[in-house]
Amino acid sequence: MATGGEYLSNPVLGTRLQSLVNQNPELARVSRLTQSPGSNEVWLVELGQGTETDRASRPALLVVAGIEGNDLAGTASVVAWLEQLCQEQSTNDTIRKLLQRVTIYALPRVNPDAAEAFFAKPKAESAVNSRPVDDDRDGLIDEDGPEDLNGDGLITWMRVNDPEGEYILDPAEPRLLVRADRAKGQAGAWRLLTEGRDNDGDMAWNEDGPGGVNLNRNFPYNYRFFAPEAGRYQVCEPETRALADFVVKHPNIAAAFSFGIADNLTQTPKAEPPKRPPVALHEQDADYYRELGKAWRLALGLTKELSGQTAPGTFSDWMYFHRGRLSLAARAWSPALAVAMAQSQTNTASTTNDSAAGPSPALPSASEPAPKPKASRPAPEPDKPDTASEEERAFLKWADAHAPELFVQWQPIQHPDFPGQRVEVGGWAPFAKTNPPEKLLADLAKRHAKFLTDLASRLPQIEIGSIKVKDLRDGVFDVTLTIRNTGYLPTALAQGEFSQQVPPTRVTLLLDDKAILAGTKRVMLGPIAGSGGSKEVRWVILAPDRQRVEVEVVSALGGTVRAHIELKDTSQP
Ligand SMILES: [Ca+2]
Ligand SMILES: [Ca+2]
Ligand SMILES: [Ca+2]
Ligand SMILES: [Ca+2]
Repeated sequence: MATGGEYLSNPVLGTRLQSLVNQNPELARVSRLTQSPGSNEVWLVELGQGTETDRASRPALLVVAGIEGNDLAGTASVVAWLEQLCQEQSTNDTIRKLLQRVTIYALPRVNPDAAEAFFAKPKAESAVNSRPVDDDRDGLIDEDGPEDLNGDGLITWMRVNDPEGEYILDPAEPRLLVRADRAKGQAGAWRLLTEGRDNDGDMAWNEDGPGGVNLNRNFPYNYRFFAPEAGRYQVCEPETRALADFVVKHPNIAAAFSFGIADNLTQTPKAEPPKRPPVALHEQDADYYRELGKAWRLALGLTKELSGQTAPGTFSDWMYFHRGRLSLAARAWSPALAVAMAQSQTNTASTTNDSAAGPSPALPSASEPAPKPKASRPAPEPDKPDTASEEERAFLKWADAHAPELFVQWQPIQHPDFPGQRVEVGGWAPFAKTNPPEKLLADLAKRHAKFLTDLASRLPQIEIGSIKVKDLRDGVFDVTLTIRNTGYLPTALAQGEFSQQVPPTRVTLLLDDKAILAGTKRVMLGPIAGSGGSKEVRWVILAPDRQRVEVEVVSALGGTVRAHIELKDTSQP
């Protein structure tokens, strides 16, 4: 059995998932959620014991990866995690019980079109699907993509020696470029462009390559119309539409986790009192995000927070702000994470007592500026000051030590678009900043899996706590029922109440209306706190001919339970 140690092309991913199902027919199902504009399958995996009805009424965790598509590490981790759960359920009691109690929905790769670019020749990083889009609005579609000028099979960068350029060589690391600071009297000397030619002669290089829409900018919350790669309107793509429809059809999804650009785990996000429209975490939900962020960093071996970030129109924000579900998100891997993980490991090795102390208290780090969301065809942003050079130098140092292939040494070429000018091709390899070298994948997947299994075990779980019956004589009974949530999460977050997208917990006494003397046949309960929170329901009923009555409790996120109430006085011994 593989251990998540490799990057999977989409056909190989399909085969792996199918064999998982073949080996675990009782537990695992795979289906085709939709097909991408590039004719690649988007797979949906479901894990859980029991019938379809059982699984649909249980608390569910939805795990989404590869929604930007250039992050193949997330897909590898999700597949490894699913395989691990299937393997362990025969040997590990906790896992077996977990899969009888919760349902897991997983989409290991929402954007297969972008992921396929990882396996293409030449290799060019992309985070968009294959929908043809006129990125520069010149009336031509996909007319100027990148070219592999030095024939190394990679689309990297080119730097052009030009007095009109915005950049200078980084004095501390001349392989890197930093923006010239005019205020300090620095004159620009280099232009930084993606590798290729200006095919349409508009003095822009590779401004309109193949594709497309970034699916993680296409969701309704905080959607930006007309933004690059956002699509024509919300959920306009088959992949995003199918995912949104799936979520709406599965109200039992109690929590979601997604790998992608959005990150609310390596740094606890801001929270404030709710507003319409909401702009930050509901203040009453913040503690869950803080605690789960700690668990995430502990699983990854991080001893401090890194800078979190988000982007407009992400799936994870939609799941929280509109759907009202706990929605956790993180990058599967990043340069900052690689550097921090290496540092933590060094620290742990040198001062062994540190590991016993656990992670340091969560403190937002003001010194680390949030990295800018990475565009699929990365291009310098001329108006923004370059704040990332420190982080980039640290990452280059890390790459030199662990994966030198991630940085292509600059090499002068003759460029037909720049006769007589010095042009060099090189710089960061495609996917270098989004995916670790393959040799680090298995360890990373193990850490992700630990967190995901922990998260699945924290879903709300409704149980009948106690039943009290008082015999009032002549067939009249006073019945009090306690409903308890033994899970970690509440049956609805504050945002779930605020967005009104999490139905209340419904308690139904299966008895004729006319037999209910006090109380109502159906009682709606507000959110029940986790970790043993409870609510009481009380009826007075007339049931002279009955030994017992049945009650049903349906909690959208906490499961469904039925119980018999024996009509026998419980206050008597
Ligand atoms: Ca165009
Ligand atoms: Ca090249
Ligand atoms: Ca080109
Ligand atoms: Ca052009």
